This record gives sequence, C-alpha cells and structure tokens, in this order.
Amino acid sequence: MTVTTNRRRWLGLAGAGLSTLWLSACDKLTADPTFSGVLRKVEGVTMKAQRLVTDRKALAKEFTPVNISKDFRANGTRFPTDEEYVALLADNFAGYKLVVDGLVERPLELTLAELRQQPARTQITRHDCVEGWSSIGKWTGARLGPLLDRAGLKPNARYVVFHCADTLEQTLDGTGKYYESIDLIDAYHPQTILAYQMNDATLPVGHGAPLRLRVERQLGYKHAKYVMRIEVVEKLDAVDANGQTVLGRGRGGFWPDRGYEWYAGI
Ligand SMILES: Nc1nc2c(c(=O)[nH]1)N[C@H]1C(S)=C(S)[C@@H](COP(=O)(O)O)O[C@H]1N2
Ligand SMILES: [Mo]
Repeated sequence: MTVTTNRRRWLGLAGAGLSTLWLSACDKLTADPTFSGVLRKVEGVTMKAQRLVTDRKALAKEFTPVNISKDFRANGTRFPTDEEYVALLADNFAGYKLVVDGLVERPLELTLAELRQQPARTQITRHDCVEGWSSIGKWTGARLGPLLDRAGLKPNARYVVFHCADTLEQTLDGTGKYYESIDLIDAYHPQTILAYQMNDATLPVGHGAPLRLRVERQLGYKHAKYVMRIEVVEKLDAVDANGQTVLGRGRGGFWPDRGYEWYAGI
C-alpha cells in the first residue's frame, strides 16, 4: 500500500515537472522547432522515473540446480560468539523467536516452526559480494511481505531494520553489532525472504542460522545473517534525547555506517 503511495508521489513529481514546462513553454510553442525536442527530453525523464520504480520490482535472475555452487563462500561473521547466540545454538535454536516490532499494529514473536508455516518461496540466485566474488545458492524462506502484513504496518512505516546476533567489530559504543535495513519496495519484493534453508538443508551457522535475509536485488552485505529482530521504523537516522543515533551510526547498516552505499542495487 505504501509502496504504491510512494510510487505515485514519485511519478507525480515527474509529472509536475512536465506540466510546469508545458505551461511556461506554452506561448511560443507550436511553431518552435525545438519544442518537440524538449518535450521528448522531458518524456525521457518521466520514463526514467517510471523505469527506476518498475526496475526495482523486476525479479533477479534465477538459475537451475546444475548452476548451484559446490562451495558457496561464507563471509563476514561465520560463527557468532555473542553470548545470546551461543546459548541459542547450544539448544539447536529451540528457544529462538524472531521478534517483529516497531511501527506495526501487532508485534510478533515467531518460533522457527511458526516461520515455516508462513508463505514461503524457494529461489536459486547469485550472491554478489562487494569484494568481488559470487556464489550461486538455493534458498527457501518466509516471504517478508506477508510477514509484515501479518504484523500490520502503521501508516508512518518506511524502513525494515534487521537486527543481527553477531558483533562484527568490537566498539565501545556497541555500534559494531551487525544490522541492515531496506525500504518497503524491497521488503515487498517477491524474492525478499527470510531463509531458513540453503541448498535444501537447514541453514548452516556459517551462512546465518537460524534465519538470514535474502534481498536478491542488492549486494551481499545487505543480506543480514543471524536475524534476531525485525524492526519497522520511519527514519534510519533517528536520535535519542542525548543526540545519539538510535540505530548504529545512523546510516542504516553496519557497512553503510562505514562508508558503503545504503542502497546497493545490482
Ligand atoms: N549478521 C551478519 N550478516 C552479514 C555479514 C556479517 O558479517 N554479519 N556479512 C555480509 C556480507 S559482506 C556478505 S557477502 C554476506 C555473506 O553471506 P554468506 O556468508 O552466506 O556468504 O553476508 C552479509 N551479511
Ligand atoms: Mo560481502
């Protein structure tokens, strides 16, 4: 719903540009040989805006079982040593519950069994890491869109934040904990899933057990592993009463906080 509203706003803006130009050009128009050229240019801009939105809804390429990498690389954290995670793993994640909260009507706490009851999707996709390597894997998981609908987004919901179990960098202020975020266009993209299976087996620890994000239209670092909590927010750079950023360093993700693009589209 908000996705559509956003798109309308976008296209509305592009449309406003067109009609303003139309009006100001109005008096000298028809005879002016360049007019149709200008119009063509503006139409081009509108089409670009349209393409920007529709492209983001397009599916990432999917592969066949023969393409699956024999040795899918594991990167970043491969084994979280954070106390809470170690305890959950010791019990084979029997005590794990995914928290869904923030700007939702009905906050959720879902066990892995409950997550497996959610509308699911399986896809064979290529994972592209910013460091220059790629691997192809098969992922099965709960689609994020229906999960968010189950929780019910509040009207001011804009971003979905993934809080992870692992600390990738030891810092004094706690901003070394891994997290990531996406907007609602990607959240409702059909290939955006919370994967609990990789290559038809239970998701291994190295690849983010028990639950990791697959957001196939973006680079590897957006694919949060060890997801513990999903928080829906309005802003990524919110600050508390002391002027401290609430989410990491306020750029929407562990790597974006360290200079990488927040939107890492591929
Ligand atoms: N929680 C968490 N998620 C993470 C990372 C990490 O260190 N911690 N690394 C990111 C990076 S840079 C990549 S390329 C992928 C690697 O996923 P893989 O280990 O399944 O290959 O996870 C991403 N998600
Ligand atoms: Mo990466």
